Amino acid sequence: MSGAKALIKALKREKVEVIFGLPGGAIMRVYDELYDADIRHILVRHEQSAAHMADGYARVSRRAGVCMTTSGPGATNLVTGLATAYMDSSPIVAITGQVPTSMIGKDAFQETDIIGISTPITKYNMQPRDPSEIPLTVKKAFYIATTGRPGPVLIDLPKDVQDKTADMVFPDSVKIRGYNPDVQPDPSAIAKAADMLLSAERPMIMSGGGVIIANAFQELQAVAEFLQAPVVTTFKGKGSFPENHPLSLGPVGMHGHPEANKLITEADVLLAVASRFSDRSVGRFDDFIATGIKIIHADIDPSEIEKNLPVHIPIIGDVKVILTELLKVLIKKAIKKDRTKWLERVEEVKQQFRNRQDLGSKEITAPKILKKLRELLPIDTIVTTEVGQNQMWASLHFDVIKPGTFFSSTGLGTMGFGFPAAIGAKVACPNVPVVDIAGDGSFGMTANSLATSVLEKIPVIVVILNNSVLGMVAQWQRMFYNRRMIAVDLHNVPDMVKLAEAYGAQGIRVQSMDEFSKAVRLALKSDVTTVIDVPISPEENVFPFVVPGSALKDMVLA
Ligand SMILES: Cc1ncc(C[n+]2csc(CCOP(=O)(O)OP(=O)(O)O)c2C)c(N)n1
Repeated sequence: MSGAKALIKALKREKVEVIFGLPGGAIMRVYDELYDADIRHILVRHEQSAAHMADGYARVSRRAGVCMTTSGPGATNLVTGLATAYMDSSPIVAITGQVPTSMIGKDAFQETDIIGISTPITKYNMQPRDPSEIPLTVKKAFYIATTGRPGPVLIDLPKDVQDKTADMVFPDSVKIRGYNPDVQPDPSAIAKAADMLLSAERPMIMSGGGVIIANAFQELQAVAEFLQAPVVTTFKGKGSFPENHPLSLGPVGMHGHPEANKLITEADVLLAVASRFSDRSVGRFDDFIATGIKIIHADIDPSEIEKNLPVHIPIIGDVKVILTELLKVLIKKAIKKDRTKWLERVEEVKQQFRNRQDLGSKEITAPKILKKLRELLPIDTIVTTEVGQNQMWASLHFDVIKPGTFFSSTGLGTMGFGFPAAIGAKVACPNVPVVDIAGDGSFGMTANSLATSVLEKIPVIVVILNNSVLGMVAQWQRMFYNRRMIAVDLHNVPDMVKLAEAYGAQGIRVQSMDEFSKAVRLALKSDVTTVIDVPISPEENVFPFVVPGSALKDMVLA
C-alpha cells in the first residue's frame, strides 16, 4: 500500500469525517487518494483559514480538527492558525506535504523547514521518512493532540514517502514513553482543598478554558452551588458557567466585569480550575498575591502549577475528575457553611456596578447591539469573535447561557480567527446557528472564507461592529498616545455589503436597532451566509478595562 493510501486509511480509522485544506504540488498524491475516500474535503482560499476552521471544529466537537496543505507556502500559511490553537490548547492534526526526502535541505522548490518552524507552536510534530511509519505516526498524532492538555500536532509528509509502497500495520492503540496524560488526581490534595474551601469565609471559583475542554460544566456548577461560592471566568473560560446563574460574576481581568475584578480582590480562598493565570485574568501578579488570597489550582498540565503565581494546594489531573471527586468529599463532610455575609457583599457589589450603562437612547452602540443579539439568538447558538474591541464588547455584554458555546482567540489574540472558526464550528454542529462577532479590520483578514462558506454551503452569520478603524488600537492611541492617530483608519473600505454579495453571500447594512433585529431574524432563516454590517462610531471606547501591567483594583471604569 502507498504511503498516501495508508494516510487516508489511518485517518478513516481515527473517524475523521472532514478535512479543511488546499492542495498543491507536494500533497497531490494524498489528494488523489482522498478522491475515493468517504471523507468530506472543504476547500479554503487561504491555509490560515484551514487551521482556524479545524480549530473551530475541534473546540465545538471536542475532537481533533484536521487541516491539510502543500509544502512551502502552504505550510507556512498554517503558522498563525497553529500558534492560535497552541495558545488556546485546541487539538488540530495538520498534514503538510514536503519535498522528496532526497531534496530536503537542498533549497528545493517550495521547500520549507516546517518541522523547525512549527516546533515552538505545536504540541508535537513528526516527519515519517518511510511509508511504513505512517499508520503509527497518525495514531500518535491523534493521541497526542487530544489527550492531556490538547494541542496541535503536525505531520510533514515528504512526496516520495506518499508515493512509495510498504507493508502496513495499523495499530489500535499507542503508548509513548514519557507521555502519561491520564494522571489520576491525588486524593489527599482533594481532601485538603475541600477543607480549605469549607473553612473559607469568602471563597471564589475562577473557571478557565480547560473547563470547556474537559466538558466539566455540570461538575463546576455543582461544586459552586454546594460551596455557595461566586464564580468568575477567565476570558478563555467565558461560557464555562451560565452567565445568568445567581452565582455568576462573569469575566474577570483586563476586560472583565467590574464586580468580578472587585470581588476577587476580597476573596480569601480561590479555587482556580484549569486556568493558566494569564496576566490578562489576574492583572499584575504581585498585587494579586498581595491581597493574601490562598490559591487551590486544579489543572491537567503540571507545568502550569506555580508558573505565574505561588499556589497553596495544587491538584493535577483532568478537571472533570477533580471536580467530581471534590464534590464527593464535600458532600461526605456534610458541612454547610453559612455564607450569608459573603453573598450579601457579593450582591452589594453587583448592584453597585451592574446596569451602569444607559442603553435607552435610539443611537446604535456596541453594547446595545450585543445585548440585543443575546435576546435574538437561541441559547444554543455558537458564538465566535474576532479580536479587538468587538471581542471585548462581546466578553462584557454578550451573556453565554449554555456553557461551551462561546469561542475566541484568547491566547494569541488572532485577528481573522472568528469567521473561519465559525465555519468550522458550523461543520461540527450544522443544526445550530453560528455567529461571528467581528470588527471590520479582523473580518478583512480572512473574508476570503466567504467563498468557502458559500460554495461549501456552510451558512454562518457575521455581525460586523463596523467602526471603520482598527478600533482597539485607535482606543489606545486616544487614551495613551495623546490622540496621535496613525495607521488605524480603514476608511470603510471595502463596502462589506458589496463584498458579501460579490461572494454570493447575503449582505445587509443596518442603520437602526429595529433594522438590526430584522436583519438578525432574516439571517437566522437564511441558508446562505449573511454579513450584517453595523456602522458604529469610530470614537466608541470599551470600558471598563484594566491597563496592561496594572492591578485589577486599578481598573478604569469610564
Ligand atoms: C493578526 C493580528 N494583527 C494585529 C493585531 C493587533 N490588533 C489587536 S486589536 C486590533 C484592531 C482590530 O480592529 P478590528 O478588527 O476592526 O476590531 P475593533 O477593535 O475595531 O473592534 C489590532 C490591529 C492582532 N491582534 N492580530
